[in-house]
This record gives sequence, structure tokens and C-alpha cells, in this order.
Amino acid sequence: MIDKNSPIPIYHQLEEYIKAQIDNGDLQPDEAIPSERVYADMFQISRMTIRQALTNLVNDGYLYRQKGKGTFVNKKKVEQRLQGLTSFTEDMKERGLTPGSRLVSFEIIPSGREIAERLKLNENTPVYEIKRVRLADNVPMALETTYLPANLVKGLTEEIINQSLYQYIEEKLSLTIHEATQQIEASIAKEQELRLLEIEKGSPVLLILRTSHLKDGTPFEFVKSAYRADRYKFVHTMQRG
Ligand code: 16G
Repeated sequence: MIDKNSPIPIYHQLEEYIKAQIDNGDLQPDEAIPSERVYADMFQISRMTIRQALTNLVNDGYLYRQKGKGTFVNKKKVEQRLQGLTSFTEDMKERGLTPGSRLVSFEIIPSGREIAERLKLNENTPVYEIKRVRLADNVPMALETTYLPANLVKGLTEEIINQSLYQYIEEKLSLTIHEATQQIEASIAKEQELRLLEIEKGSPVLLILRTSHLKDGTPFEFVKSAYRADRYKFVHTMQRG
């Protein structure tokens, strides 16, 4: 288990030990992990070493701390494959999670320079601006701000955007969603993101910009989103030759 003669640092061995326990179900999501003293007695290692391992596991999203209560096992991160073009609703359902949205704001605004450029519109063309917290089993996963040309994606209502936007576009508007380009970068959550995603100051998020097109090449949405880095990971398969 822990080999003090190994060249692998002890804190790292402890991390691997705890990760294996999470993987094989000995430690369950939301279960409190044993106290530092238990690990210290069990492996005859120092509290500082244990603290370092636990901090690393918190930073990597395997564990979370609750003030005054202890350290707990996190739920597994949601894996999103980067192959198909899917909606949030589809992604969550595929994983057996219940998708949901909390509407933050919904209005029609004249497109500024950035949005006009992304959607290939003239500046000041009316666009919907929709801000939604996306939920999985009622837990905030991402904050999404979506821009859609109002005269293309017509007739949006609160009721529609509380459900699936993609479903409405395809089934009600009979438009064919075809492809998207997306960029992902790391960031620290900003004030509004902290509040709406219910995460602590200093938490990492994955910022994603996506522009999506219809079959005829028309851009129909530009989306800025902040995904919780402790709950989400993106998986990409690559081929050579
Ligand atoms: C995903 C898409 C977003 C799209 C939304 C539609 C990313 C980064 N974003 O969240 O571009 O607008 O799905 O979801 O994956 P809906 O059909 O559930 O409203």
C-alpha cells in the first residue's frame, strides 16, 4: 500500500490509495473520508504528508471540504466527449442525470461588435441574450450565455428555454443543426459565476466559446459558458494515420 522505500513520494502514494478506494467504491460520493489521525496511525506517516495529499485531491476535484465538517468524496466528474454535437439536455440524459435550467436573464438586445462578428450579422441586429444556469440532478454545472439571431431562431419563450433549445430549433423550427467550433480555456470563476454555480472563491472553471452553424452554414448561436472544473471534464479521441 504505502512503501516508504519507494522513490515515489509518500503523499503521492496516499493520493493513489485514496483514488483507488473511490474507484472501487470503498469510499462513496459524499462520504466523509477518515480523519488525518486515522491515516497517520494506519500508515505511520506525518500529518503534513497527509495534508498535502488531501489538498492535492481537493484541487483535482476528487474530494471537497466543508468548513467545520470535514473532507468528503466528490461525485465523479461528468465526461463530455468532443466528437458529436450534442445539447446539454442530451448529454445529461445520456448519463442518467436529470437536466435542468435556472433562468438568470432573457432579453432581446442589439448585437454589439463581438456578437455581430460571431454570428455574421450587421451590428445592432436584434439577438436573444439568454443566461441560464444548467443543472444536473439540481446541481449547478455551468453558466451559459447564449446569443441567437432573433429573426432566425424565432418565437423563443421562457417555457422553451427552460427546456431544450436544440430540441425547439430542430423540432419546432425545422432547422438542421450541423456543426460547431468550440474553444476551451481554463480560468478562475468570476463573481457572478461563483454565486450562480455555488462554488467557493478561487475555484477553477472551464470557459467555452461555441459558435454553431446550420446545414447551410448560417451561424445560429454563439455561446459563452463557464463549466465547473470540479464537475466536468472533456474527453477527446485522436487518430493518427
Ligand atoms: C450545450 C452547448 C450549447 C447549447 C446547449 C443547448 C456546450 C459548451 N454548449 O450546453 O452551445 O446551446 O447545449 O442545450 O456544450 P439545450 O438544448 O439543453 O438547451
